[in-house]
Amino acid sequence: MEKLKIAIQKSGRLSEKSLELLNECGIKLSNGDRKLRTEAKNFPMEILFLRDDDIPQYVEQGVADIGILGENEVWEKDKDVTIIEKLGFGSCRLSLAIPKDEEYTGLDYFEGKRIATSYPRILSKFFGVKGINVKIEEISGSVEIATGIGLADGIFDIVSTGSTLLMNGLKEVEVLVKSEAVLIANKNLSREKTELLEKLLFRIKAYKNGQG
Ligand code: PRT
Ligand code: ZN
Repeated sequence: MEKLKIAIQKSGRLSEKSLELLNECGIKLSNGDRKLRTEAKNFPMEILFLRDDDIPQYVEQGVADIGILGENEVWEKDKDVTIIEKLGFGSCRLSLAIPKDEEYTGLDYFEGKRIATSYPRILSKFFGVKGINVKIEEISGSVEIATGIGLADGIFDIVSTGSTLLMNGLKEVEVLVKSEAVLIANKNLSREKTELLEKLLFRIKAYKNGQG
């Protein structure tokens, strides 16, 4: 019998909730401690623990059949996968922020400015459509310190409570998109795997409805 291979984040903000979701769907894992892969005891499923950045590519290639990750990563990686379902956790927004003492005059403010981000593709698409020229500085972490250390004039990053921005002397001036955790799937699943996915999806929806 075929097994549905699901990729979830190994360690990070979505890890616990992803495991919790599987648990709420009645899927028990073979052992509690986190290896790189494990199997479900009572469902034909194999769980792969990966970095979220790698999940879109693995799902596109079929290394994993499905995956759970932030919608923001799906957009940024722009791989050929299907977004199946929003999962109702990991909510955040992708916003532009500038030093708090700067006067913000609207999007034109950013013309000719340097913006630090881990989401260069989403950002360049956005400003491309607006016809505004910006210089994007791609960095992989600690984006919020970029203005303080003179790397950039503004940042584009994930915000949830906003306290990290505040701590770094920044203010949020534009919300570009909202994001949450989603279930994605490979586009060429076998019939057997598609049936397993439907079974899982049925349980996910039941769980979400139960939560209200
Ligand atoms: O190691 P790996 O590559 O797998 O993990 P990662 O470090 O790339 O991602 P991780 O675990 O930080 O986040 C995983 C996903 O969680 C993101 O892709 C988002 O979809 C989602 N998410 C939800 C968030 C946040 N909320 C969030 N607040 N991701 C990051 N943050 C950051 C934010 O940028 C800020 O620096 O958390 C900090 C605190 O946010 P505030 O606004 O509450 O202060
Ligand atoms: Zn990541």
